[in-house]
Amino acid sequence: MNLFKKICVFFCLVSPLVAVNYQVKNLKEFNKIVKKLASGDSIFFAPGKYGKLNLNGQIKGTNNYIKLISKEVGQAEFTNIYLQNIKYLELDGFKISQTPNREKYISPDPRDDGRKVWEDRSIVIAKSEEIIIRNCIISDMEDENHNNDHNGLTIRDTKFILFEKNDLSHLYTAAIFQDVSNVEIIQNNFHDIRNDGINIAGKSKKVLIKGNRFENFFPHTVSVGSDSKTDKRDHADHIQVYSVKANERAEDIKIMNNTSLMGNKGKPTQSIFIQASPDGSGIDNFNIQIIGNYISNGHYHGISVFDAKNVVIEKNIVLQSKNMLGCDVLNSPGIHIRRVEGAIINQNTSREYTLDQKSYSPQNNEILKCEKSTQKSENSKSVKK
Ligand SMILES: [Ca+2]
Ligand SMILES: [Ca+2]
Repeated sequence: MNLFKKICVFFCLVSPLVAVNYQVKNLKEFNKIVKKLASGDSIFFAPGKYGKLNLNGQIKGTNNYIKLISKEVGQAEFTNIYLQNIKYLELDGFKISQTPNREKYISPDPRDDGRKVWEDRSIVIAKSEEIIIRNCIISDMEDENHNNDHNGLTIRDTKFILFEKNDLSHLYTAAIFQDVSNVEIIQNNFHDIRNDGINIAGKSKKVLIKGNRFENFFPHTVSVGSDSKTDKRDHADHIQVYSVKANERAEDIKIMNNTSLMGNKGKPTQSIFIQASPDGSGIDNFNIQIIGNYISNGHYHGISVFDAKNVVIEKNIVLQSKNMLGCDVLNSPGIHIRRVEGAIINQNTSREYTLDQKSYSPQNNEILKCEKSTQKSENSKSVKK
């Protein structure tokens, strides 16, 4: 082979692997190049407003991510991002922000006013795989009114997801992951949220929720009835795992080293709440680990796990926020386990434990005493059990 042929062969082999960097400053420019993007390519978005990004099948990397990057964090802004049938896509540093348009959005049930769920969410990702979202700011307009907050992120029917170092605020439910697998939700900041922070739903499995911070949630708390049609309360949780339909269960869920705070202006919120759908189907969640979390809040459900098999609750600290007065059990977070088979409850600190079956092996858990009124529970004296 002569030198010319050798060079040709070299470039033919190598050129598809050379990543290309693109620069765009509006959505029209991006749409022009989207079909020629290949694994490893990066597209840098100049500061500006890009409107709605809507991709269905246009990006399909193979073994390396196609990266959409805001040149300056938070300066390239979308109103919505909708992705379907996408593979190997990374979003880095964007702001996703909708303008509030409903001043009287009280009901937590979106069916009540006939709104289309799809239109309501800042980000929707479906039927996709290998998705990274990092360093993004997902936030409605930063007003003090939580009645007009939209939903934030919904990812459904998708696998291999990394969601890390994002900031989510001024939303109704911040992040829903439904029917997902192989998911890592790491070091995100959730604050000024009206309802749930992280909501794991459907048949989700292999989910790691680690090192996230939750603070200052504002659930709407007025209740006008006890049935689901008239109950207008938000059931706000920092982390909720709750399958939606019968015969669905969550599997291999790990919740580690998260910080769950009521905050200095927020309302009491459930911190970690896990339950299989209470439909009498007998389906249990399976393999749940809750380890090393720090909770300081003002609601009974500090860590609650109902309907599950194989549960480990270890080395968590569950305190009553110093902003809560008194020792009412309803405003003092505890560790509550019901209808669980095979639980290890080990080296936790909490004021209250509800352990209603014999198969548990509680060991070395610390029980805090409440010292009434305005005392900080953090300073309460403790006894070992
Ligand atoms: Ca708002
Ligand atoms: Ca909830």
